[in-house]
Amino acid sequence: MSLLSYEDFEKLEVQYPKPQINGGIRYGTAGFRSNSRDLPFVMFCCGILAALRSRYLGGQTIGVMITASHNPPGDNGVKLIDPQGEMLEQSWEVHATDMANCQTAKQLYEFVKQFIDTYKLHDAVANIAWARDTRPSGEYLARAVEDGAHCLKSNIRAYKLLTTPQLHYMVRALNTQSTTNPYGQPDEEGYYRKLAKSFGSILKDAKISITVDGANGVGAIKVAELAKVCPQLDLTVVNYHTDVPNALNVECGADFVKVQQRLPNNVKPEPFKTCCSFDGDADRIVFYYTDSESKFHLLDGDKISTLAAMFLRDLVAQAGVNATVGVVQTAYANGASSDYIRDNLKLAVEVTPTGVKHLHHSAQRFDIGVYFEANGHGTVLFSPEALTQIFQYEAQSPAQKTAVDLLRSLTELINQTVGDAISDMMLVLVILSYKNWTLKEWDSEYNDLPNRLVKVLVPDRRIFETTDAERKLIKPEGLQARIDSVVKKYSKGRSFARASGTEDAVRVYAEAQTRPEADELAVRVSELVSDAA
Ligand code: G16
Repeated sequence: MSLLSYEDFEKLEVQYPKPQINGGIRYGTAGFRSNSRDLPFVMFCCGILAALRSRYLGGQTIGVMITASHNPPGDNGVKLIDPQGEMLEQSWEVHATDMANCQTAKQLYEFVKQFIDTYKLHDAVANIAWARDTRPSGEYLARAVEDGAHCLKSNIRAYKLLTTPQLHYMVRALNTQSTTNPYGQPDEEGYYRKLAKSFGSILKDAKISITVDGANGVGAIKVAELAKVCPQLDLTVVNYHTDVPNALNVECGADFVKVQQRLPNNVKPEPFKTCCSFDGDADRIVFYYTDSESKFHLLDGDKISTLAAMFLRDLVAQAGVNATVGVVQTAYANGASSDYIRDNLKLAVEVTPTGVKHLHHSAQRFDIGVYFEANGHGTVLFSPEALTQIFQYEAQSPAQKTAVDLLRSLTELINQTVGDAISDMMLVLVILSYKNWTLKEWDSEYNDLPNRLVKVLVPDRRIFETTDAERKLIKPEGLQARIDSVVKKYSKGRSFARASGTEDAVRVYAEAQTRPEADELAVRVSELVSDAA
């Protein structure tokens, strides 16, 4: 028997109650997110779905990450990970939503049974790997995932506490371990060794100091583990209190720093000190420093993206490798960064809707695709063709050899599955060290337009529908025209509103020539959104 009986399903349904959410729950920007009380049944369904997906893909391991990332401590969520470590294929998101909104155990049982019959998955094997962040609700929700996966008699690998990108790494490593191109050893030690080895081969005897704000989350624990095997890193970790559940992401972390545009708790303004913040599951990173007047300077995902794109463009040219570098951004990218990439770096820029799943796929179309959301979520992807070139290339001069060796090490250092705060931190430190730059010099490459991000709470965010990579609203009717007429009044003004896929809110972004103008524009568009809601 490859599926538990209907009676077993019924018992488990009592154990894992359904969410009481008006209008149901949807697999959004990064999976399901909600207050943890709403999630036991959803997690149970995700365990089943991961098992179905694994069976459908011939037993390849599917990842289940239990996290609500930057959201408040009382929330939780779940993201499913496909075999190469990428986000769940979009066409399966609808199955996730359908299952999580089943009204009865019978309905869910029939759904699963029919799925198995349709795709003839009766005798297939399922392999699941799960991990969670530090949220206390994670332990119980993980049991729901396991019980769901057990309904389809799955093999389960419980990694327990990991960052989100670490689980993405594990999934790819597990699925490639007996191929000719293994991604890495599928355990934590393998992950740290892979990063430390390439970082060490690049930086040799250098010692680089950095202060990391761990958001009181799992990233604080894991980056400290990495430092133990990475002598080039002189690490100071602050906000590492994972034993205080309510401290997660509070007054600290990448989202806080990006939105508030100020230092997190426990980072003192020391002029020109190199600092960065991770988010709650360490898939985002932003950098910052204060100057001699204690003024705060943020280097967000756009700055990371431009730094990486410039460095790789130059490195590819020095190596003599024939590969094009392209950049992918979202509507949140600062207008000055997009101009800089096009006009100064002379590289192509693509814009996609929010969500790394969208950026990742776009970046795969370039030989070397650099993608970052302004919030600090992103990575650099090397296409299989680019990798072949880089590894088969025979350098014609010592300078070319140095460049090719560095490129090779970078393909190992940069997480190829998803944005990874730890790996991104190391990438930035390598680039700064090569260029002999501090954060100040990096920052001076171009000036961000002053900008403001506002969260507007509305009764029903689903009435806000967008088009044009989320830059224009098509619903509620007439609202976009009202926003346009306000934006016109501001020099270099740009603003848009979109419903969040991870929080119950509408996000408003505004930028303009000066700080007061950007702030005022954000307030005026937020008012229009509130009125329309
Ligand atoms: C997730 C997604 C990101 C997205 C962010 C905010 O990040 O992975 O791509 O930018 O949510 O999305 P939204 O504006 O739709 O709420 P994380 O770090 O929370 O997993």
